[in-house]
Amino acid sequence: MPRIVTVAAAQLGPIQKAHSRRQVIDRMIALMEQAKAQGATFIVYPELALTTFFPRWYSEDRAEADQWFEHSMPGPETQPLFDKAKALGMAMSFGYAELTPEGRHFNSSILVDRGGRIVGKYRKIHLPGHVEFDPERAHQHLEKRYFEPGDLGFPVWEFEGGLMGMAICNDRRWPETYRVMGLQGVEMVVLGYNTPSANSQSKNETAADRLFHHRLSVQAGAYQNSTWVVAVAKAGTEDGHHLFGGTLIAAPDGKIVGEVQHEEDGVLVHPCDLDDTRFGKATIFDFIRHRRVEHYGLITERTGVGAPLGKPEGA
Ligand code: CDV
Repeated sequence: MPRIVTVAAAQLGPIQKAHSRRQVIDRMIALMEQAKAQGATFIVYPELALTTFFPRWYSEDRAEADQWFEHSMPGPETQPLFDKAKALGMAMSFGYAELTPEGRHFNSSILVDRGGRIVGKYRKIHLPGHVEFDPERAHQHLEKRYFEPGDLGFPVWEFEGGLMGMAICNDRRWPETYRVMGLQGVEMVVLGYNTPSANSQSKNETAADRLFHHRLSVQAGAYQNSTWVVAVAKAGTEDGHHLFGGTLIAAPDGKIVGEVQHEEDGVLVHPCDLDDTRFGKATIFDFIRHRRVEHYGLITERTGVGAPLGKPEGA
């Protein structure tokens, strides 16, 4: 018996600074209805799905920046999304800026079951960018200013009949992300992203290069851990800043089974058989038989090799 999770990768087009949460939630609900009509039972939205990608804007005033954060989840503005998901019997995952009751700030994502209950939370661990305004950059990327690194690790959850994990944007470029979940038997990783089509520190990198690195990272993570990966973009031009699209679903053999070709709101629906993860996990990536942990100590003992002279700081 196959174990099918019919997933909808729900790409969002641009969200401008002036757009309200209500406008965005209406768009997310419209995507959910499309996903339902196409047979999906699980919908995945991007990183920081409820607002513009605000870390590109420098603010000295923490209280001003807090306008982009959710103080509770669900809250008054997000409750209609939860209500719709419950009414449609749709599980979901989306990213948002989390402000905890203790005043801590995280770039987070959640898993919500078909009954509208939050059953899992992940807080982004690999935060890219910088803390202070950097005049050398073509654009700012201030995630290290607005968020602290996630403190929940990379758990997996029993969800929709399989083992589900989450990651957020830059996490997808790090093999450790997938491997920690792979070691827990993950069968599907869902992740959202906001990726500028330009590298703020290199004019030589093209949008095509950036898309190549995106696909390379996601496909490698899927293949090397024999897991489905659902990668969902916020795309298009937000207040003059372009984010590439490239929403895709990668199968456990690393192949792309579907990819969105536009930069607007839209769903990519695919029936993912979780049993397709079994072959890779039992053969070439049977970790118990083939891994050699006695040689991997440096991975946790050492963070990096240090910055060679002339290397640009951050990314
Ligand atoms: N939101 C992100 O994490 N963006 C990064 C960019 C800055 C490289 C990414 O990895 O796509």
